[in-house]
Amino acid sequence: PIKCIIFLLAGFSFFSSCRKDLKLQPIHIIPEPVSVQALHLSPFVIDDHSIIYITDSSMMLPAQLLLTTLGGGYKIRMIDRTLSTHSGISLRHSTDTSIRDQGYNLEIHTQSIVISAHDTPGLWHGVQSLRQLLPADPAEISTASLPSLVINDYPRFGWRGMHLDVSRHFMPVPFIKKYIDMLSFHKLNVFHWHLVDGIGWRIEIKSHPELTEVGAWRVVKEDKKPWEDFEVWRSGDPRPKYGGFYTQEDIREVVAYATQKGITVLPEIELPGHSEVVFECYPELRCIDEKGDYLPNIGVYCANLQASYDILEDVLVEVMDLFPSEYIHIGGDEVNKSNWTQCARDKKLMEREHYTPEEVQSHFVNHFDRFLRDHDRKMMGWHEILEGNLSPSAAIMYWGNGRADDVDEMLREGHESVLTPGNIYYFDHYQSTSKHEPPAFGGLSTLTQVYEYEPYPAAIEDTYGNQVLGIQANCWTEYMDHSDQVEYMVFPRIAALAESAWSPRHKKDWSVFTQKIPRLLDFYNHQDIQYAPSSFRPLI
Ligand code: TNX
Repeated sequence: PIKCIIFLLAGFSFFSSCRKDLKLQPIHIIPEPVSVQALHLSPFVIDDHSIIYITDSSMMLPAQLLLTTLGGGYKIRMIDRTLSTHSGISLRHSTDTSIRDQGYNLEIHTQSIVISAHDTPGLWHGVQSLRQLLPADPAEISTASLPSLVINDYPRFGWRGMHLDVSRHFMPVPFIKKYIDMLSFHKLNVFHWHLVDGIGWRIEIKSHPELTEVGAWRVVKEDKKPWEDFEVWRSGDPRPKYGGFYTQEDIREVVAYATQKGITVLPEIELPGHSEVVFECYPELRCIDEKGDYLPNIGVYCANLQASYDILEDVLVEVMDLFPSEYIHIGGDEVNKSNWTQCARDKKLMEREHYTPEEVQSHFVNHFDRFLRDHDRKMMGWHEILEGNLSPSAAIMYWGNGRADDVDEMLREGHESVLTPGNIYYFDHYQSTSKHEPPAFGGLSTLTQVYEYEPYPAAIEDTYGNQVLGIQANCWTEYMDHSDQVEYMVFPRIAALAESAWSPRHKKDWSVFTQKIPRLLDFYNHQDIQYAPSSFRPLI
């Protein structure tokens, strides 16, 4: 019997040494979790016919992502929530009070993996972390093993945004979905869809079809800078046209896709400026001089014309129907107020109310703040809407250079804030000083700068609590005429943004982040992301 036992032990140790060849993955998760504790047990070995257990259908989608990631013969099985531990992988709704909103616990033991959360976003976040513990190469997954550990994790900010300008250059729906997948991969939760700007209207509005019939197409002109080129293409024009728009069906599809992943889609409809294209569609909305002739089209709505409010209300009604987001973004940036001081109608308003041009802007913007509140939504706008006399109920997206005093002032006035500092979180800026960079808007915002930037001083975060919604990066596409170029500008800087948005302040560590980069790039490669290798140039 002794020989027999020795034989069995030898066989077992041969077998387990084969299993030890399995590659143990490093614990490289971006954004860095709140806490990771190693358990020093034998690793969990991926077995290609294991089971993913869920207890209700709300868990189906995160479970499916896991299933697709794991490949092989994995199956999802619905079980009774009262059943306790299983071998295999389980997603659980937890009532454990130590788990925060959108947070999760991930426990990996030798025989089991359990992801628990209060809410579906939390489960997604747990699945994303687990996914990052697996090999990036799907071919290696079936031979992977995972280190035993406990992760407790939750986000620093409730608003972790990434923006995309689809007005300057239209981006097709499949790319928008890929973008949303990548937001989810980085645990970002707001997709800010900049649907309207001076040179292109990208959202179908049933009550005003001209907005896309005319406003979505422009003439291609090689000799113009992209943002100067807002000559609209009209049917019958023999010149080549460029552009596109999203039908309401497309929008519903994108919103449903994002919502399932716990991502809010924030729509932006620009007013009262950046709207040249609207006045190409409806010339009668333009500002007029004393003789009744149109003033030059500088893309600003007349503030003393009922039709301006009517069309925008019609648009916002359809927007609210399409987007469940609590916030609706109304733009409000860079309004050229000279229209109002020259327009015969607006001059009357200014005289009657003794308004400064800034107060005309507030008059216009506050109308939509009330309108959106009457519809149980909240208005958000770029920080220029603070000029004049803005209602404190308006939330501010601040794109100034992140001066603590400015941020403090708007919070003191009672506004909620999202910081998108224009010198750092503008991903249309160059990411290296290499002369081989493709043309960009200007400025320099390196991966290191994005990483090291600290958005809110601790005192501000402590003082203003929930008014501090979070942070976001913006991707303006004047110089990005293809989705590959968007990817080049956004990745990997989005990963640096994600650590500031998610990880606790004290967990941000550039040297740790750089160690995690090779693996991140592996994921980007397998997800076919055209990231910018030049982003690492300052490191080399
Ligand atoms: C300013 S930031 C803009 C955009 C431009 C961007 C280029 C903001 C609200 N407005 O219209 O695309 O700069 O960086």
